[in-house]
Amino acid sequence: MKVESKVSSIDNYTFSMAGEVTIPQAPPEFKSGFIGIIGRPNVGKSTLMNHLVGQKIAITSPVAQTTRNRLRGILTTEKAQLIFVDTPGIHKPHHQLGEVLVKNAKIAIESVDVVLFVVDGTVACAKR
Ligand SMILES: Nc1nc2c(ncn2[C@@H]2O[C@H](COP(=O)(O)OP(=O)(O)OP(=O)(O)O)[C@@H](O)[C@H]2O)c(=O)[nH]1
Ligand SMILES: [Mg+2]
Repeated sequence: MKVESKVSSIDNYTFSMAGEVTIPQAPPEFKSGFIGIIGRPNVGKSTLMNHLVGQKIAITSPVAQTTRNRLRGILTTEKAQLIFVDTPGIHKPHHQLGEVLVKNAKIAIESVDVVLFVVDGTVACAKR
């Protein structure tokens, strides 16, 4: 693999004369980060991530607990790369599956740079 520091004008990729595999160089000021999409079950987290990324990556369904693991959707713009992490809904688990789902969501909270907390605006706030 050949690594070049010179940035070409074509999509910010570097190219070697021999056509070897090269490493893309981010332009100055380019930002990237992980965004955890967190919230209660069935509030539209996966729908939001699909919309933000512009393609259907995560399954969406009216049935709660559809998302079982952490799914990543990547949006790349000229100035930034946003890695969205869709997560299972956080709830009080009543069985082992629920415990695993909540655990997966909590892992995401600890591993992302910023949390995007999603709520269903049509539902009144719970007292606790
Ligand atoms: N009316 C309305 N329905 C929505 C909206 N966003 C999502 N939905 C619907 O709400 C349901 C749940 O959406 P999902 O995106 O699967 O929700 P989720 O939070 O990922 O659900 P879990 O993965 O089970 O926690 C689906 O039937 C969606 O079509 C919205 O903004 N408005
Ligand atoms: Mg989901």
